[in-house]
Amino acid sequence: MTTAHDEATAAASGASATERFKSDKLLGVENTPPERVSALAREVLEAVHSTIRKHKVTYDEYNALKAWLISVGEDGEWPLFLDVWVEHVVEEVATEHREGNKGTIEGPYYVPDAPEQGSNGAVPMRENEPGTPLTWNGKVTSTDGSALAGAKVELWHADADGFYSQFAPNLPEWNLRGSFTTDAEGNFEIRTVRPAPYQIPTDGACGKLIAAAGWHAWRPAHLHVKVSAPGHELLTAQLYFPGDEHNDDDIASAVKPELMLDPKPVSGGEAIDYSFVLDPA
Ligand code: MBD
Ligand code: FE
Repeated sequence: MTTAHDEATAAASGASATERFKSDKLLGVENTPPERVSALAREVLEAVHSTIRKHKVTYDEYNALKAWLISVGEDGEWPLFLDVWVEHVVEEVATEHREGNKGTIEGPYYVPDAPEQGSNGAVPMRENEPGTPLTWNGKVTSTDGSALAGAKVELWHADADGFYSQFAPNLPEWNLRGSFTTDAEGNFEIRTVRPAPYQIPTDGACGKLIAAAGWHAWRPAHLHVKVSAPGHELLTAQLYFPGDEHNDDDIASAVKPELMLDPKPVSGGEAIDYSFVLDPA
């Protein structure tokens, strides 16, 4: 019998993530002044130059870097590389003014337009979807405390084997991806299953770096969300489970104490309560 695990490859999930990340993203910076482009490019290059001087980087190492950078692209792993090792600082800078909910990185596996489930429902899942059933109750409010009716809560996460639909083979298209809308009081109830910790692909360029550096490839188990409402800033976040051995050494540096869940055992699974506070735009 083949499982998703047997056939999941870095190149396949990387190609999907790269395909998703369309080049229309360049439109957002069309008007960046050349002075800013120059400063950013020059200072990144200066950081590289000083690292080379400090460590007396050799030609063998320089050539290995060149070959490795080429393979990141061939494996489609630029989204993975950037989201694991760079995005957390971009997120920190982008959201430091917020008074509402803490967020964290989006990562490479978001897909827009997941099936609508109303204010109370289950994410699409397989019959007998593996994993502990989770019932999640929450509310979306503005920073002034007012309830946000009609707010959108998009949820996506890995399954109990650590695989994301649309990025690993043999999973239904929208498995464990759903879009919810808060009721008149701003409340929602979502039913899903507990995801497994996630190991980033070890057979591609990012995995090679991790092995060569003696790092590990793990992220703690997490639920991804995007929460949005008219007149408010989009919140992108992830929620984590207490006790996960990688909460303290997430390869993607994306865990924050404010994003920790407090699951309570209930008959047939676990219940979680987590609400969101959005900043006015
Ligand atoms: C993930 O599931 C993820 O959330 C991040 C940030 C990087 C790689 C895989
Ligand atoms: Fe993830």
